[in-house]
Amino acid sequence: MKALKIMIPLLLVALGVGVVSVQAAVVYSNDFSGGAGGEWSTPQTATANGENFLGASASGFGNMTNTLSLSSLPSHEAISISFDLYVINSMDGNGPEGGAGDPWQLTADGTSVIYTNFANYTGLNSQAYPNELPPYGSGGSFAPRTGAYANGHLGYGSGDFGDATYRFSFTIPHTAATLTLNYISSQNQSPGDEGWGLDNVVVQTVNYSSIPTLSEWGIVFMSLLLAGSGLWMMRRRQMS
Ligand SMILES: [Ca+2]
Ligand SMILES: [Ca+2]
Ligand SMILES: [Ca+2]
Repeated sequence: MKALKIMIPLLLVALGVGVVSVQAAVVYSNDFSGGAGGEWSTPQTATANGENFLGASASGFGNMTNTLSLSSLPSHEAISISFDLYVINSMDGNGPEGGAGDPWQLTADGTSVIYTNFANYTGLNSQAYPNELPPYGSGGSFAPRTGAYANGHLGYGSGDFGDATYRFSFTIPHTAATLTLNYISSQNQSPGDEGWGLDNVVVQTVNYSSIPTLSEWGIVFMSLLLAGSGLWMMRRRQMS
């Protein structure tokens, strides 16, 4: 039994040492300093406070869907999607200010990645983020700007008509050679009152490998050797 107590942790160490490695390849990256291309359904870019971003104007997009379509992706097991979301002016989260809530969603090939809402406008408002809205989550009543990565980056300040930046990174199982990302705002007021934009959009293909490197094989070998000699010493002690 004592030998087993030594062997099991050593084997766990041997198996756990970096045997899964991750290879990621950037297939799309844009900070929009050079505009946007036809990969976007609405490739409009704007500038606010010196920052270039994807938006119809410095006040952002309104109630609409902007689709990023990628094709000819190299073979992969997962997709990593990173981006900054700018929530601009009086977005109302759950409401009730502005007359209703302002849901926001990202889907990948039709499957929801995040479905929530954000508020800058205080008053009676709250926001669901960092939770998701039903049916993907329980919703929530968090203070406006909860979880924001930055405030006032676009120069609108931190008040009711200010701006907030949310920085996201998602990795989802995916193998198809094409990818369709829908960025969807279901807000109920227009840019100038409330808007949104995107920046620093990076899409990576991801592969996982379970083949250990030479040094990892060495660690596995040494661990097994130590476990074996431990077992041999235990046996010897029990026999003597
Ligand atoms: Ca930018
Ligand atoms: Ca509003
Ligand atoms: Ca609203």
